[in-house]
Amino acid sequence: MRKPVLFGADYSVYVRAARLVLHEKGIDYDLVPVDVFAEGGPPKSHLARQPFGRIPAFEHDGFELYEAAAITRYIDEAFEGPNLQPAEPQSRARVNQIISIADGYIYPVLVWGVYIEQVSKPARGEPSDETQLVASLAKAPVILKALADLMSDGPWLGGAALTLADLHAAPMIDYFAKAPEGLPMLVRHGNLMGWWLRMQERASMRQTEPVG
Ligand SMILES: N[C@@H](CCC(=O)N[C@@H](CS)C(=O)NCC(=O)O)C(=O)O
Repeated sequence: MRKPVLFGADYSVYVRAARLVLHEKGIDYDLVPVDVFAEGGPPKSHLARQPFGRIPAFEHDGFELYEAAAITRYIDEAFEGPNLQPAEPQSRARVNQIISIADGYIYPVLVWGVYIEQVSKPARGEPSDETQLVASLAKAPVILKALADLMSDGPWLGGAALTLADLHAAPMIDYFAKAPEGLPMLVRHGNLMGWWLRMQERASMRQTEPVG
């Protein structure tokens, strides 16, 4: 079997989620860099793999796949290593619910609305959209409370074991926690903050830390 290949960049939260799964399962893989923000748009070779011009894309033994949640579930199911999805239907539904919350709310609000506006744009010398930032900061407590309520006693977001829910949410929370208002909001939820400290201790998180 050939090594699986992930196409993308280390700064991407979705690429990192897929990498976290590969690292947690102990799978050797290649990360092939793709610049989706290149002048003139994503390379044609990438659009052939991912028609929406997003990252990641994935290839394994000639099988091509895009969309991070499909990729992470495939990796979990097709490879040896610890199972990252519970078998029991209700626990599995919770994991899928949290992945959906990550896509639908954490990514647009906590990453784009807070981190990009408050940290990334100023670092690039670009003006922040204050209206967007204020609106996102107002929405953030609802998202964090929902996560805290769902994880309950944890210690992981989906319950007793580390799952895909943790690996999807962690790269996004990593950016949010770097925003001045991010960490103080997380600290208000003891269980979520405990989870975040546990996540940061994992080797997979250190091994996939964005370099650029
Ligand atoms: N639904 C896609 C989302 C992937 C996504 O939005 N990736 C971002 C990087 S984190 C991207 O490629 N952005 C490029 C763009 O928006 O043009 C997935 O799950 O793979």
